[in-house]
Amino acid sequence: MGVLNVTPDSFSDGGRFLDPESAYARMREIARQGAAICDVGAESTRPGAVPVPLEEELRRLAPVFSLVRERGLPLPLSVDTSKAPVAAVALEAGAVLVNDVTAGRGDPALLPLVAERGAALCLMHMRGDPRTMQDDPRYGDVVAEVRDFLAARLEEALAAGVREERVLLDPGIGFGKTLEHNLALLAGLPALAALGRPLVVGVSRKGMIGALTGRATGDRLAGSLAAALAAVARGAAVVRAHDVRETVDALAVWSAVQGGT
Ligand code: HH2
Repeated sequence: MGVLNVTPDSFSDGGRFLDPESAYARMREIARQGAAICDVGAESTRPGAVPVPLEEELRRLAPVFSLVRERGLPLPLSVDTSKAPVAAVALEAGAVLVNDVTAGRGDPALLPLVAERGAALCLMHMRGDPRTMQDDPRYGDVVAEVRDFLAARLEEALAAGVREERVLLDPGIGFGKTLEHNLALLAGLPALAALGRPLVVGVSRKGMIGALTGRATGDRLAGSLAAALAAVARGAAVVRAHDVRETVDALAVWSAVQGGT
């Protein structure tokens, strides 16, 4: 899953794709580089980020999805939003997946919309909200708590009419977690996979890579690849990444060596 942030302030690609033409060009590049899907978002959820009002999120994304309608889908698209009206615009343009970092808690209209449109849904774990989530997060057993949260959100989505085979789950690396919590969750992915749904993992360029390597955001490729491979080795089905070409190559070699395809 290649990342495309149509934002001025995302932690790694903020400001680069605000113009709809450059966003569309980036989608095409992400397709050429071998991603299966491109996750398009217009609200940064980095630690400390302030919420983006609906009108602003639509103002950023609607022209991008207009271009998609006009010129066609360069590859399958996902929309990274917690707001039903934003998801609706993306689904109208042909997006197939709604990636909600609030797991359906942000907008009560989101799960019914996904159900009605028959779209796929990614439910992610987050403790608190981006503004405050990194203020001393604490867990008893982080893997068990994230598993129970995801199980409960999955139930909620099914109750809203979302089809189980369309749901993906994500432990939300860096969303209200210390380095130790993130490492425990990556080690504990098999316990989350036991919920029976494919797992999405996003580690690309995140703070945990910086903490482990001492590298700045733009210099975390090697660390991100190592974390992505470790996640897949423990059962992640989808890797959310900024460096698509390199991640696709790393996964191709890793899976060939594993005897996969
Ligand atoms: N991470 C980010 C955003 N959305 N969605 C899922 N499912 N999983 C993740 O780990 C995840 C996510 C944060 O990364 P990015 O989009 O690059 O940054 P920002 O939130 O600053 O736009």
